[in-house]
Amino acid sequence: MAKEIYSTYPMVKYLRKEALPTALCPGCGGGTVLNAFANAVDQLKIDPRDLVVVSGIGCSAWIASPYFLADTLHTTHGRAIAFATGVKVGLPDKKVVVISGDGDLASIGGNHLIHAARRNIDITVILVNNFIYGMTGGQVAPTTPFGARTTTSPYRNIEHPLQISETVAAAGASYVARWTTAHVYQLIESIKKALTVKGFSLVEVISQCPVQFGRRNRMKEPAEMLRWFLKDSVPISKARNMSPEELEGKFVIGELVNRERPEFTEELNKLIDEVQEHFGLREE
Ligand SMILES: Cc1ncc(C[n+]2csc(CCOP(=O)(O)OP(=O)(O)O)c2C)c(N)n1
Ligand code: SF4
Repeated sequence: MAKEIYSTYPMVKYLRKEALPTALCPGCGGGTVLNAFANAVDQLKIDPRDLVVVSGIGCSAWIASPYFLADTLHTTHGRAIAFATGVKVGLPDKKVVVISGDGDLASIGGNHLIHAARRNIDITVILVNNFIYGMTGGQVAPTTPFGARTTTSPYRNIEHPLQISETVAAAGASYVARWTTAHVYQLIESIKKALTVKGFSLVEVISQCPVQFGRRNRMKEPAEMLRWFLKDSVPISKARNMSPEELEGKFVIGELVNRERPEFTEELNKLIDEVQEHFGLREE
C-alpha cells in the first residue's frame, strides 16, 4: 500500500526511498511539513545538491533526516542551529535549512534560536510546533497552551506558552512567518520566501500530534486538530487590532516581518578582508 502511494506521489524524488514508509504516526503533521518543504524546493527549482538540511532530535527532526534526500546532518538534541551556523560559515554558498521541533529548537535549543536571529545569519529554520515533546511521550513544553493536558501536566498546564515567532522577530531576524498545517498553500509560499531572503528566516508551523497531544485534549482524530487550527487562527492584519485578552489561545498567522538587515556571513567575510588588508596578508 505505502509503495503504491509513493509510486504516484510527485515529490517522492526528494525523499530517501530506502527510508520509506516514514515512521511518523498516521495523521502526524510532520508529513504535511515534509510535503510543503519538498514543494517549495521543487517550485523554486533548487538543486537538492545545493542544500544542507540540519535537524536535532525528535519526531519532527526526522523530516530532514532520514527522509529528505539532500546532504543532511542529524545532530544532538537542541543543537541543530549551532551545527547549521558552522555549516553556513564554512560553506556560505550552500542553502542551509534547519527542520526540527519546538522542544528541540525553542526549549533546549532556545538560546541558539534567539542568537542566530540576532546575528541574522542566512539560514532558514522550519520549526514544527506541536506543543509538546512528541517523541519522548508527550511531556509539557514551553510551547504547551495554557490549560492543556500533557503527561507531565495531567490536570492542566499552568504556564503560558512562549510566543516563538514574536521572540525571533524581536531578536532581529530578516523574515518570520507563522502558519498551521491547515494552511498548506500559504505555508509553501512562506517557505519559498524564507528560502530566498538573505538573513535569518523562521517559518513556525503549528502542527498536530494527535497521538501525544490530541488524545489528551479531546482531539484524538487529526482532522479535529486541523479544525481547531482553522477555527482559532487569526490573520496578523486582524490581530493588530485585537487586545491581548482577545488573542489569548489564538494562532496569529501570516508574515510577522520581512525586512532587509545586514547578514552575518557577509559581515564576517568583510571583517576577514579588512583584517587581512591591515596586516598585508591578502593574496593578489
Ligand atoms: C540532551 C537530551 N535531552 C533529552 C533528550 C530526550 N529527547 C529526545 S527528543 C525530545 C523532545 C523532542 O520534542 P520536539 O523537539 O518538540 O519534537 P517532537 O518529537 O515533538 O516532534 C527529548 C526531550 C535527548 N535526546 N537529549
Ligand atoms: S508522536 Fe506525535 S509528533 Fe511523533 S510521529 Fe506520532 S503524531 Fe507525530
